[in-house]
Order: sequence, then C-alpha cells, then structure tokens
Amino acid sequence: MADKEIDVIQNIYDENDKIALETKDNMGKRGVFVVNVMGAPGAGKTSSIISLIKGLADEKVYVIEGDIESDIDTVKLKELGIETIQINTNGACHLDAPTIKKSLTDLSLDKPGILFIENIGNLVCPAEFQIGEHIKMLICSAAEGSDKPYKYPLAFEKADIILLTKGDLKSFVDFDDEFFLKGIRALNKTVPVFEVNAKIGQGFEAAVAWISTRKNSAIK
Ligand SMILES: Nc1nc2c(ncn2[C@@H]2O[C@H](COP(=O)(O)OP(=O)(O)O)[C@@H](O)[C@H]2O)c(=O)[nH]1
Ligand SMILES: [Mg+2]
Repeated sequence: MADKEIDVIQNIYDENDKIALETKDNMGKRGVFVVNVMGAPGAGKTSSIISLIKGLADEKVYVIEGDIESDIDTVKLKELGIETIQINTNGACHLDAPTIKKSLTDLSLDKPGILFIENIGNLVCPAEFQIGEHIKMLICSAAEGSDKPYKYPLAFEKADIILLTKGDLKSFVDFDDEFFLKGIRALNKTVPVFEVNAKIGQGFEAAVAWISTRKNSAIK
C-alpha cells in the first residue's frame, strides 16, 4: 500500500477516535454510560439487550439500533417502551463515531442512565472503530462454534465483557467450553465471560451486576 494511502487511512481512524472520545466525555458528563454491543448477525444482541434492560430496572435506558437495513429491532424495543432510535448504514459494515454523534441529537437524554448501541452484526469491522463507548460488550453464541476467538481475535481482544448466548444449544453444536475459553484467555486475560440464555432471559444477574459496577466507577 502506498504511503499516502496509509496516511489517509490513519487520519480517518484518528478523526474517528477524537470524536469518539468527545462523545464518551459528553455522555459521561450527562451521567450516561455507553455500551457498544458487538457480535455476529443473530448472535443474540437484541435479545441480550432486552434481558439486561429488564435487570437494570432502576436505570433510564436508551438504545441505538444499528442495522444495514430495516427497523425490526427498533420496533420490538419501542413496543417494550424503550426509547430507541434506528440507524441504517445502507451497506456499511460498522457504526462510526461521527454517525453516533449525529444520531445522539435524536435521543432525549433527559436523565442519567445507560445507552446501549447495537452495532452492525459482524465480528470484524465493529471492533476496529470506537464510537463513544465506555465499554465494549461482545455477544457470542454457542451456535457460532467454539473456534471464534481464534478466527476473529480482535473482537475478543477488545471486549470488556463477553456474553455467551445460546448455551442451551451447546450439545447440538458440539460446543467445547475449554477450547473457547483458552482462545479468549490467549487474547484477553481479564474479560469476564457470562453464559446466558437470551431467548428466555436466563442467567443475566451476574452480567447486570458487573455492568452496574462498571457504570458506577466510570460515571461519578
Ligand atoms: N435457543 C436460543 N436462542 C436464542 C438465544 N438468544 C437469542 N436467541 C434467538 O436467536 C435469534 C436471533 O436473536 P437476536 O437477539 O435477534 O440476535 P441479533 O441479530 O444478534 O440481534 C432469535 O430468534 C432469538 O430468539 C439463546 O440464548 N438461546
Ligand atoms: Mg439485533
């Protein structure tokens, strides 16, 4: 790749990170903790967000739904009374900081609380772009197979918290817990991994407690 091309790409990353840090700072000042929810299509991102919100009953919660097309998840969340806005990227494989900054003006942000941003379903690009988050939450389903940390390392390396969904399907897909955890630990020594069933909302208590603790230490 030519030097000039590398410079341009680096500038795009630098500009994105600058805006992301501004957003994180502004949201922190409002008392809003921002969670960047990443994971493959169908991993259980929306289902997990819904279960976490039920557990965070005392918090005002906001959601930004990122999808290439459609507002299916936004409609679902609004029906549950959750303040949600939709971003359609029309092809782009990840959300970026300028897009999030612009869309924040469409949220009331009238109370301190938690903002979940569901990134585009993809285990690659979302991990490369900060969007203004305090933490990155990776949703990984057992149905994807236990080799994903080895094949998509960046998402696992950058995750602050991992939810392993579809634990109920483990025996059907020969999921190997030991191999999965070994792959994660080679990349990320400290990230907590919580096994949940996001379809029926089971096993979220520990993840809810972890998020609350992190929020309290990030937002003073
Ligand atoms: N069996 C099972 N199904 C799940 C679980 N979590 C999510 N699902 C199902 O997986 C599908 C995709 O979930 P969704 O939350 O929409 O995934 P997203 O595309 O990552 O937002 C839905 O049909 C969910 O009901 C789980 O833990 N177990
Ligand atoms: Mg979804």
